Amino acid sequence: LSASTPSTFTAAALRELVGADGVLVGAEEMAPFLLDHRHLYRGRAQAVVRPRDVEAVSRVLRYCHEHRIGVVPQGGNTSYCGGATPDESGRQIVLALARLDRIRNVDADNFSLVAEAGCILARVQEAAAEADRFFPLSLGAEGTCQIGGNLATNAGGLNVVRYGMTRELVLGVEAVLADGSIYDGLKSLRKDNTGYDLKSLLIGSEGTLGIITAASLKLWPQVRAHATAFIALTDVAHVVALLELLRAHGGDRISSFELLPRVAVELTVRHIPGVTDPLDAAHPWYVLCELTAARADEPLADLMQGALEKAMERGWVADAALAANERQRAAFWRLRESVPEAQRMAGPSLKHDIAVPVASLPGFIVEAAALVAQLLPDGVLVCYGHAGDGSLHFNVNRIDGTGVTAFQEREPVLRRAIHDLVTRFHGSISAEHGIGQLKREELARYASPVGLVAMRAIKQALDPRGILNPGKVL
Ligand code: FAD
Ligand code: 2HG
Ligand code: ZN
Repeated sequence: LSASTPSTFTAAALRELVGADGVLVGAEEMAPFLLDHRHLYRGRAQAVVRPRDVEAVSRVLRYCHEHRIGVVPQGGNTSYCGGATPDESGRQIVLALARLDRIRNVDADNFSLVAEAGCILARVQEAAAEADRFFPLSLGAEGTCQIGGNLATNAGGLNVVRYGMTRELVLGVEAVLADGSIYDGLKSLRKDNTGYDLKSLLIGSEGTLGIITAASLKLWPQVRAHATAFIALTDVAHVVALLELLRAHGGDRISSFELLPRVAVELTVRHIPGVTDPLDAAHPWYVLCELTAARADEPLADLMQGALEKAMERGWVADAALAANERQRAAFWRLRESVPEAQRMAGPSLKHDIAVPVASLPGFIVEAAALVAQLLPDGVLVCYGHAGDGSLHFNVNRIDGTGVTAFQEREPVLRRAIHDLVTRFHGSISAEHGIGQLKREELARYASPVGLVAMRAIKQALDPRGILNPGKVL
């Protein structure tokens, strides 16, 4: 490159704005930022920019706005839909938020904390625990993903049945808008009806409306008691009735209700060191359910056992293991959280991140499984996930490593069939992972036309030059 090419010019200008160590341009140092987690997309970029504070983010945005340079925000780069990967033009920059990593404040009395966008989710959980509080967002990527990425995708995860999605855990947001202006919405209020709810708009916007630089998060009393059961269903048809029964016994103490098929147990036992089958015999479907409480003396095990005994009498449950200690509880969770990794090790998979009304889950699974059998008979259905929220990872794996190309060529046909079915069930084609670049066409096809017009108008109003995460979502 000569000194006058846009890349070198931009890199030099950006160094002025964020410091010399905040701008990467070498192919090797940029490489990890240019490849998405699933290795579906490899982009190019003029530079990777790593600001340390909100003022530096503001300066970068102002520069990019003026020069019409596309900005791709990136947190932990665990997106499942290519949301944090630049395009192949080489003209965009990646804005990596990792160095905005301070917990600015923990207010135990107000049950809130303020974390900068680059804080790793596990660090936010720890900061809450250090103040004897609980931050409930939890997902398999929590050791890598960042709270800014969680907000930007409105992440779901393992505790939604009790605490809700990320949007419900946020009290306020600080963000930098497309022109570099700083929106200071970092309030820590439970009530605030002063006009449009901008934080809710920024949450889930996948970096297309603003760069989230910090968030004020809700905390709960520390969890001091758990009852965790690995439950074998006689038939997936009983999953909804089991949830109802557990709710009748446990009330709102149910914090997780995860569905797993037999093949998920087989894949994790085969591929993930240390994972074992919690039960003696094989069963077609399982539920991993956890009750939690803030008081150590709550009789959670009794509540769980009472419900499971009734479920067995009714023929819904064939067997169950109740974790007797923290080690067993961790083993159940390790099995569940390793399913994506075991699937990856088994071979390529076609993923559908869908939701239907909870009561429709069994009906949906039966019909969707029939579609897989018809359209992709050599695929192995690995359908699992957050059944308590009606949210399923309806994934189809190629296990033996042969015929992979033919398998992948079938993807569009299967995707259309599954997403049409989801629509017939009044469901969602993106329950929790977002749209990114992977599902843009799907959004255009399945979203409400009126909703799409409104979304485009909002995008135009907040980012008239289209510099924020171009090519994502819309
Ligand atoms: P990235 O991947 O870096 O970015 C995600 C999107 O947000 C991109 O569009 C990016 O441009 C944008 N973005 C990132 N940071 C900012 C910011 N500060 N401001 C504005 N935009 C920004 N998701 C779930 O919902 N539930 C799960 O249970 C779940 N489990 C997972 C398990 C594994 C093993 C993996 C790898 C992923 C999982 N995910 C899950 C997907 C993923 O959405 C989450 O890991 C996480 O929310 C993404 O955070 P991140 O920091 O990695 O964001
Ligand atoms: C999970 O719930 C994640 O484990 C990943 O959302 C799902 O790999 C997947 O499809
Ligand atoms: Zn999930």
